[in-house]
Amino acid sequence: MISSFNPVTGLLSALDLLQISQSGAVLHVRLNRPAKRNAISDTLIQQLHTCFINLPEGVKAAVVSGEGPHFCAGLDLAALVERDIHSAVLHSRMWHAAFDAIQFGAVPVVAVLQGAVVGGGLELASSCHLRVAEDSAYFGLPEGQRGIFVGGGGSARIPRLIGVARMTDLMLTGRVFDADEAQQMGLVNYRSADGTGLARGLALAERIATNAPISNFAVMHALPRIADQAQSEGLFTESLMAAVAESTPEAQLRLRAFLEGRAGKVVKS
Ligand code: 1HE
Repeated sequence: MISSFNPVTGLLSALDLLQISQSGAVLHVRLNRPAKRNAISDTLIQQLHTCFINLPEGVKAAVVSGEGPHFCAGLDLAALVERDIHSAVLHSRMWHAAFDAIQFGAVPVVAVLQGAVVGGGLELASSCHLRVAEDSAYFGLPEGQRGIFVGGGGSARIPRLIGVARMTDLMLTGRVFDADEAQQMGLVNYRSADGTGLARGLALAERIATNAPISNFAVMHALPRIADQAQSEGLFTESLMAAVAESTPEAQLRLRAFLEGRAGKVVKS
């Protein structure tokens, strides 16, 4: 745990497969099942859902990371054996609910990735808004080799990040790719040396937390929907969202601060 982060209290402190801590407006949610390489069991997916629909007061951005050398080994395969068709559909829908709570929740989420980011682990990472990958990170969709299909929203989210053709290749061949290739594909936003990803992710989250909440909301909720709409509907949605954001008191304060020379300029860093 980073020193200025304190463990949360209350409901979220009871989630034993997650280690959740908070520093100011940033929440750090660490998958905490390293003995099983953070494989996602029913309990873990339910705990992620509970966490993201019950964010503590004051949280404006979050980071998801994994304890140990691997971010996440995907679905807990032990739980898959002997599941009937009805419970399989419900199981997949449970994952959808949890990852929707991340993607379409209250705050932007940054994933910090190291080691294996495979199967459902990649689906989890894809439901976050930004991804930081350490050098050790590697990616793959081994579902084909396991005789199954993605069930945690991967078929909807991953092609939106890297395209259907690349997802087809990854699923048909089951090939593993590294952090550099993941960045070239557009899956990874930031690269970081081993051991530095968490600090990078937390710094990004701190910066994101300083944005107006309505702007972050628009990016999380309007942007992906506009991308799914035809251009005419997308432009109309954009106008409505822009008008909502502009008319908030916070926007008025921020605009006035710039005009009166009290806000930062946009300069090269
Ligand atoms: C697991 C899982 C798991 C590890 N389910 N138990 N995901 C996969 O196909 C990936 C499967 N896992 C692996 O390939 C490797 O475990 C790793 C490359 C991730 C890590 O290797 P390593 O050598 O560090 O660890 P390990 O010795 O393989 O695993 C340590 C323990 O974790 C071991 O249990 P133990 O009781 O023998 O100590 C493993 O059995 C256990 N473990 N991964 C269950 N995935 C919504 S649909 C999503 C579909 C998918 O995600 S498919 C992809 C599944």
